Amino acid sequence: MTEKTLNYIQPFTDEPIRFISSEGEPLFDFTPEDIGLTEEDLKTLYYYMKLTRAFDRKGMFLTRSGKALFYVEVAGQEAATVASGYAVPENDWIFPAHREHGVYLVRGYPLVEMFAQVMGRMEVNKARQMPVHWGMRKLRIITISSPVGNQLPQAVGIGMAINYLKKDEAIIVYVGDGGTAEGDFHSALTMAGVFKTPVVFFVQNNHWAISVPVKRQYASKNIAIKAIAYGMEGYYVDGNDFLAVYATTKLAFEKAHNKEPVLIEALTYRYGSHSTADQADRYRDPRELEYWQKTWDPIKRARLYLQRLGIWNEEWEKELDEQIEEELNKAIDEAEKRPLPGPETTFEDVYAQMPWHIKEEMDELLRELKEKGA
Ligand SMILES: Cc1ncc(C[n+]2csc(CCOP(=O)(O)OP(=O)(O)O)c2C)c(N)n1
Ligand SMILES: [Mg+2]
Repeated sequence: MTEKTLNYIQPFTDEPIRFISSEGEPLFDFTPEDIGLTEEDLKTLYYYMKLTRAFDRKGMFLTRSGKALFYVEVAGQEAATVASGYAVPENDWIFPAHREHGVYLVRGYPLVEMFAQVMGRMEVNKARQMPVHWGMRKLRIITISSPVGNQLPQAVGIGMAINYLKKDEAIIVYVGDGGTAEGDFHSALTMAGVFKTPVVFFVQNNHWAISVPVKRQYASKNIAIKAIAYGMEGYYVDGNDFLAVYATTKLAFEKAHNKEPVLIEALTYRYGSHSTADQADRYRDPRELEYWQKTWDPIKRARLYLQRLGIWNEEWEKELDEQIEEELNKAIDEAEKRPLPGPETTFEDVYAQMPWHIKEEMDELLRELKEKGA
């Protein structure tokens, strides 16, 4: 990154760090190359943001058609997830919270695997995780833990191991605004500051933790400022600005590799309900949603920026839409062909060798199911 861009990314600002306006206008004199992005990178980021939004629609569709039992939407948070994920070096580690779908996609997590997990297919841990709790060893993405904030001290522990083993690796750990009000946040940041672990803490502040608004999560002026107390830098970023998110995360990784933990707060907004087990219109003013969708939509802003650069047109948009639709449908079809876990799997894997009484229960159930023709 150039000196000029680095100077623009300052910790502890009162206003969020922003590269482009709501209309995709550059807010200072920079080129994509200044933050290490080519035109191809910009188009790739745009594609992944669109893919993330379209993935969500399919995920919701699968629950509505009874093919999945649960889903968590990420719509509205495409820039925060895709652009931060794009800035993670290949060999580094990712600890997601539960609303980081764009990170998985941009990291190359196969669509088929994602849908197979959502639809509870056998090969994915015998469907023993809730839908949307993805993880993949070879991509260095740690499986989501459902308890909010759990991943924070875990990530710092891995950071301590990296230091102990003297490896040149770093970690990004995601958390929501609600998660920052958990004790785990405090423990993790304390340890990270004291032991100088190579960790980037990335807070997606989407204004809500299910039905609890951010004003019930913190009394400070923002979350980023809390970093001061832990001896690290805190960056307050417009999470719906893909360039600001990318550049700040990239800078944070440089610092993390230098054993300086960093806190990033990305300001964004959740369009949908918390999950399919929630109904946001029961507690949220629809005007708030409308404001975010109309003014700050991350995909619209990226499109307007690409348009200014002359690398976007309607024809390409249409091609992308068609390509994405085809990719997603193909992946769903393939995932659906995979086997569901049989009832016997409920009894497996507790003991190395199944004891007689469990075997008896299992046989009884299987016999009953057979008799009922289930
Ligand atoms: C320890 C714990 N408490 C409560 C829950 C139920 N729960 C799941 S997600 C969530 C809200 C999280 O909000 P936030 O951290 O802002 O993330 P967001 O869902 O907005 O992405 C809650 C309360 C849980 N899973 N774990
Ligand atoms: Mg939240």
